[in-house]
Amino acid sequence: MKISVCVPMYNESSIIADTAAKLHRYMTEHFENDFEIVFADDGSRDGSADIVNSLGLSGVRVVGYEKNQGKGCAVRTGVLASEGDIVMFTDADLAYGMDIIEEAFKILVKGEYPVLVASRAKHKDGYEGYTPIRKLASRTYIKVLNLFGGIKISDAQCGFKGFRGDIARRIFSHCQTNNFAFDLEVILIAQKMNLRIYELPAKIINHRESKVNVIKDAFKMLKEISRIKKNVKKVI
Ligand SMILES: Nc1nc2c(ncn2[C@@H]2O[C@H](COP(=O)(O)OP(=O)(O)O)[C@@H](O)[C@H]2O)c(=O)[nH]1
Ligand SMILES: [Mg+2]
Repeated sequence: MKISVCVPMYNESSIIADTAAKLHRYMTEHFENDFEIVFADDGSRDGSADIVNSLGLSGVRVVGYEKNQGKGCAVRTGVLASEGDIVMFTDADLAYGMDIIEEAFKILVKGEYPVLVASRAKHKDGYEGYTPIRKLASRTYIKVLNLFGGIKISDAQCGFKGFRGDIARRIFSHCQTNNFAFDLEVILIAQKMNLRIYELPAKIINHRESKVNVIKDAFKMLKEISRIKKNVKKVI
């Protein structure tokens, strides 16, 4: 039983060596040699890929491309290159910590749920450390997704998700969204495939400044929703 952890990265040179070393240690301790860590380089210009490669860690590899495309494209590239029976993805700053990896693994191996999404809304302290405006924006956005997007889960945007490996690769083979709205596409495809989705309560452990512009990105997202819904209609 092999587990793949995919990490999208874009200009993360200040933290990526630390992240790779920490993840490698955690995975070795919890999964011995039955793991791979796939860093998906989204056209970084700061040598992030070289930094990871130069560490020479076993079970760690870098995939990617030259031109920056967006987080969705990076995650898709990582997941489609993965070989695990269980596949997950998480952010380069390990915002949700690492214990969530084993927690998610235990649930996914049982087989009842082929898809797992972490949810800040389900955790009692899920929004701890958020400024009131970020918290309101995040919650409003979730409501909008439920209403207009047809999303039936509590936190589609959370940066940690896990899957049975074959299911992950099947879902992502239908994805087209390169930007931050890809999470929505993944959930809608999973719903369309009638897959059971487990919601794992999660909390941000490592806060770093978000590059999301609450107002500008919210409008972009609304435009994305209708495009994504059209694409998902064509899936199976
Ligand atoms: N900002 C940004 N992050 C990217 C991009 N491509 C991949 N990523 C990765 O996506 C993850 C989330 O990025 P972050 O800026 O923390 O976004 P946030 O947590 O949604 O505010 C990190 O692992 C990034 O390295 C990109 O084009 N822009
Ligand atoms: Mg972040």
